[in-house]
Amino acid sequence: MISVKRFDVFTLFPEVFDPYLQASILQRAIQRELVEVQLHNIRDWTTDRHHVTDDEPYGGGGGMVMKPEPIFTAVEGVLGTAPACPVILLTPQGRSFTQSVAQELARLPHLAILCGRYEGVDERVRLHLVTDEISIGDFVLTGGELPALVLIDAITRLIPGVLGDPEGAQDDSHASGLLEYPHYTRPAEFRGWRVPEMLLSGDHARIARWRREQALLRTWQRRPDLLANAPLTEADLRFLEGLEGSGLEEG
Ligand code: J9Q
Repeated sequence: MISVKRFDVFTLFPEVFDPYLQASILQRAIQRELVEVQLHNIRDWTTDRHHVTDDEPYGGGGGMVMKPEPIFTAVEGVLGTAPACPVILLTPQGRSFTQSVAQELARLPHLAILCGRYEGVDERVRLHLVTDEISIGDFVLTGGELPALVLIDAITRLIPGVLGDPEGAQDDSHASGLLEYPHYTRPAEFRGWRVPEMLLSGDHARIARWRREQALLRTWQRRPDLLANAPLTEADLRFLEGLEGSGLEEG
């Protein structure tokens, strides 16, 4: 299976990526050459004396807009005039980023990511350069850099070999369409709070059933909207029916 090997990120603040990319799982994936992240400072592609990347909006109204020339010059300078990979713009106006979008993008060998700042980018960038627009949620940030890191993180961990455990990415919250069951580790008693005895029983079938039911219970309590699209067995549906009017609505 082909999966992302390279991200080209276009930003005015490449330095904000370094600490996150140089820690933990992403650092290891980069060191092991499972993934490559190339950071490109849009300012380096300006041709004017003062390296200007933004300007006032036509029509007034305040705020600043990212100029088209440096962005086109940067992307075309790195990828050529007809980029073969998707050019993704992070914007609150994009389609919602979900685990299924992460899975879709993880199959591609190469992605370009454009991080906007200020009030946004000149519309001609969106119309004539960008091929996909993604939002990570309905809130306002100062730029697309954190959303870009969110994409890189969510996609990279899906690349085979990046997580130690080969099933690592299968069991997660959202991969199953449900929220995760509760996790416990040693000690078996902490400040008087016991780990559920079930998990110490060694009865793996019973543990698997308990975990499935906990995942269903949590999802029903916190994100009932997810149940409509989750693949559910007959046993799952019976368990969920038993929850109605059970008094377990919260907690
Ligand atoms: C670039 N708020 O917000 C949510 N997803 C992306 C964004 C975003 C933003 C500002 C600039 C992206």
